[in-house]
Amino acid sequence: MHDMDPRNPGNGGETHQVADADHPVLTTNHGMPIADNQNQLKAGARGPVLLEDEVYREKMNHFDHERIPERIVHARGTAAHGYFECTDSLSDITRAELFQKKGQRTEVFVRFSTVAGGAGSVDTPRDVRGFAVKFYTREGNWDLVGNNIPVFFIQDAIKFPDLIHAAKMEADRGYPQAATAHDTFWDFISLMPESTHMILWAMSDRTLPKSFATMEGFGIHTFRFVSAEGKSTFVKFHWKPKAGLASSIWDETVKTAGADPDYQRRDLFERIGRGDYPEWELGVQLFDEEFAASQPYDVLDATKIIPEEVLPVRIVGKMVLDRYPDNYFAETEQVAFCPSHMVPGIDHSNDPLLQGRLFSYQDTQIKRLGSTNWHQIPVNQAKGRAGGCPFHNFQRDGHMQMQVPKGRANYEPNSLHLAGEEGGPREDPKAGFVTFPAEEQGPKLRIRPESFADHYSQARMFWRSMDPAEQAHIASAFVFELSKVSLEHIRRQVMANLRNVDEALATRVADGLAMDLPDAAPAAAPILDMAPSPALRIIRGPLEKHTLEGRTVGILFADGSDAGELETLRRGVKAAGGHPLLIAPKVGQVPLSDGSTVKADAQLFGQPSVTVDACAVILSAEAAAKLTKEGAAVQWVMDAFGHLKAIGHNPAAQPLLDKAGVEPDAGVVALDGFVEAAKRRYWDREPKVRTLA
Ligand code: HDE
Repeated sequence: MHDMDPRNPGNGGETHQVADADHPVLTTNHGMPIADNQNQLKAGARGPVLLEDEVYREKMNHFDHERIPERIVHARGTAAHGYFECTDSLSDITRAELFQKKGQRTEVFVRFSTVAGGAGSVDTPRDVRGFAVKFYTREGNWDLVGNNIPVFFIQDAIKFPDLIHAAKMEADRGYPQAATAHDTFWDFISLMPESTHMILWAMSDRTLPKSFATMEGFGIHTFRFVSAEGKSTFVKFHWKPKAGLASSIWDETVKTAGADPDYQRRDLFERIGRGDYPEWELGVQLFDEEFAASQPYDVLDATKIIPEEVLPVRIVGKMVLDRYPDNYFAETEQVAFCPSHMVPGIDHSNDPLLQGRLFSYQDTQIKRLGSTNWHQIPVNQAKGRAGGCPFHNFQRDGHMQMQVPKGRANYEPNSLHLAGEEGGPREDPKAGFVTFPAEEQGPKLRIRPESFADHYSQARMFWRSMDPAEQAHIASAFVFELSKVSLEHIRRQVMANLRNVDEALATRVADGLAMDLPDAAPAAAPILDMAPSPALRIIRGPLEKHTLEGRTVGILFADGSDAGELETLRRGVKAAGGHPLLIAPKVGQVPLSDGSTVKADAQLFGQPSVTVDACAVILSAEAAAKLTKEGAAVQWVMDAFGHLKAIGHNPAAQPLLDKAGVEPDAGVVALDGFVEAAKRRYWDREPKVRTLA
């Protein structure tokens, strides 16, 4: 006889965990209780395994199919639940239900993403960020699938597969992952002058957001609002972060990728966990045909913005993200956005990029989620209507149909109700979605309108709108990216385009690459000197915020640190809305000057200063002497200084600062001035710590 005692070492050792009052019985997917989850069924204790073992086969079979295709773009992402609140009624402009009443709330699910890297890449490459919002309105789901940059690389969706092929890892070698600094990307860009405006944004600090909570979002395209009377108003959507705009420094972002590849998703998770709920205002730019016709560009061209100084952004709502998903796969991976998902009162424009997107997303979801029934997955379900099923129609069957429709009515018109049977749903001519009846006529043409021909004026405007520190970052980013381009002629072609943007920019980049400037590329339309738009700045711009709210302050301390100083600083940071993070060479209990101990939140090696927003150093003289010989401590301070962060310190920590090459300036302060100093970066320090183009 075999010993069936589950605790018998020969039967799976000590690993058996048996059901009890707190733990339900483990079952197969078909509900059969499982007696042993440690061993396959075998012919004899040391014999071969048996095919009849359903417990094993079902488990492994399900596991083998756990992955679904990752998104072709925006594969790496994270998401959160929250709500949108209307703060200014737009009932005269749109009949969209969510904008009718001040104070009205609508549930949302928001997914942030990088574009180029695969699902397993890092959070902080130089890349555009996706900013996709699903509004669960009472009249259906509205998906506003935007980015953190208000323009795009191309004007016509037919070029999207080319753009993405060129941007992702090169086809033969399978690298680089999540990086645009390579031949094929710049080859494509160099040959597509329409991408020039976007590429200036891409080389700016906009593609290095410090946190998802500190970036803007944009719907990019021109959309339409339609009022209850059927009047159309053009609209562009803007999300403005309450936490202010904040970006990383290139060197910081590169190091963050190594220190914490999950930096931005962790940040989102932790902000929500702490109650520092990320929040944005929703703004709209509203205009009519007459305004559109008066602008020196086409409002249907997604490579153009309408400067806020020309057409102010009206704030109409706020969005708060206050709940992390319960399950990454079920929600964040399976959420499916479609720009074609509109609700009554919101409609498309003729932007050929938007029009192309209306097809692509629905198509890709069927591939990715495997069935046309993906609208039944909980995170994708419309849930606005109170009670019962939120969608009613005669679409039936298909893979993974989860519903059990009753009766015979799977078509209409039908008259089954006359015989007392269920007749099914009916049209609602009043409340239903009506496409705005725009007049359209013209020959069928595969052509770009002439009004799309100016590829340089807004790129020039963007460059000229930047703060000098931002211009230096942009020029340096071009130098870095082009230095990774191995084919000389591609570099020259990029430079030929840049000459049309601004001679000073072209000269700085050429100088950084030690190359001669080629002739300017021919421009398809006259290049205009548009007025700069200061609203486009991050640094010293309208949304740069000097604050500790939502930000993390790293406090480096060690054995013997002054207990009073530590506590005062910790309280000060908290009182200013910041999040203090105690970092020590050892992560357990650290003995302090007064004999008490305090537990560090993180260990020095695991929490380099790139992961925090401002840095304080509180050390005893002995610890400071010791840490001057500890590379990680020296680097911690050196990076804080190099990344233009505030450094607060007690006098005993000075030797460590000296070793790290910290020079005195407005951001290097004694502890009592630190909380105030920690609210910002010190851009004036930058020329002292690195050579920029
Ligand atoms: Fe997308 N895009 N895109 N895109 N996009 C996708 O849909 C596409 C564009 C954006 O978190 C895909 O579900 C085409 C602009 C975001 O799940 C795909 C074109 C903007 C996300 C697709 C564009 C975006 C996507 C891949 C050119 C900003 C992630 C997986 C016409 C306004 C959504 C998926 C999420 C995802 C197609 C251009 C934003 C293949 C054809 C412009 C935020 O359908």
